[in-house]
Amino acid sequence: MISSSTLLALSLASLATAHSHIRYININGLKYEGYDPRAIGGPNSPNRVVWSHTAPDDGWINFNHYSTPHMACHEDGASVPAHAPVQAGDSIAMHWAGWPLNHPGPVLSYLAPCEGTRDGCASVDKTKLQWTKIDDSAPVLISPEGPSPGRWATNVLIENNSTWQVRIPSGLKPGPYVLRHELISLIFATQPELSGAQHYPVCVNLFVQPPKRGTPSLPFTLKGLPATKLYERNHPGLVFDVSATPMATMYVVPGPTVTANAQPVPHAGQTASAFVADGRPVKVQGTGTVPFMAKRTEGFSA
Ligand SMILES: *[C@@H]1O[C@H](CO)[C@@H](O)[C@H](O)[C@H]1NC(C)=O
Ligand SMILES: CC(=O)N[C@H]1CO[C@H](CO)[C@@H](O)[C@@H]1O
Repeated sequence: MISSSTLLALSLASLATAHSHIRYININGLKYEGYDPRAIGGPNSPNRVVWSHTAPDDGWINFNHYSTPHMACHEDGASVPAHAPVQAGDSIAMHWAGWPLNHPGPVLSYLAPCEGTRDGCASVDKTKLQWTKIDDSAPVLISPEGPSPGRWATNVLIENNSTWQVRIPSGLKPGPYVLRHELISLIFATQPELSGAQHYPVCVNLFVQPPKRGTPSLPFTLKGLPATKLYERNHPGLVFDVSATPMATMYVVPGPTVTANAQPVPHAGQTASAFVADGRPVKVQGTGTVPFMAKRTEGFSA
């Protein structure tokens, strides 16, 4: 006989595995710490470049949040002082703490410049950020056959050690930016009483430097939208029935289209990349940067 406390523990355990967060990001082999809302492995690093949020159990936000400030960087998303230095044209491996096969959907990435501050994205007003889509993981529904149901962009992520490579466009103007990376799970997309489409956005502070010498830089224009204008509740890509058989092979990605010359990494170029060392985050001062040194007394938030 299973006691009710065992059942509760089991259901909490399954909840925990059904959701995720960014464990770390990896830029050319250098690791920058992520943010775990439950701080399971201990306090979150004061050096982290990933914004905090308050979604319990690594959870989602849904259509109830589409017109709220939570859409920018998850529930109560709050910035951090550190930024990861990256060169335009580099790709950033976003390393999730696992992803369940039965949570299929798109992997989306957006960039917003941090303007009008002296500390880059540290004190930026998230409601003023204007997001440009740089990757929509197309083709999102790869094949109607597959394990999850169907084969989706999230299957590619899972097969690559729960990693998605996001390219910073080679023509992006140097400066501070927030990267908004988002998984959408369609598991209950047609059941609004359960959750509807589940959104898992996460924000990362970047300081973009000019591309490496010799990297061709393609003209790139930011075409931003506020986070509250990204999604509409009845978009076909947000009410898609993943359990319909046979599954329609058409999947229309929600949100704005990917901007010209964004250079997303195609599925065939996705890889799991191991890190070799800890990266050194920077702090933005005016138009330049200085090394970020976390004080032991600051930033230790769960
Ligand atoms: C895969 O992920 C684990 C856990 O996050 C990590 O320790 C390992 O280095 C990763 N391997 C590769 C090849 O990225
Ligand atoms: C290193 C690794 O796991 N690579 C895989 C990434 O995903 C693609 C697409 O599913 C696979 O072909 C790779 O083997």
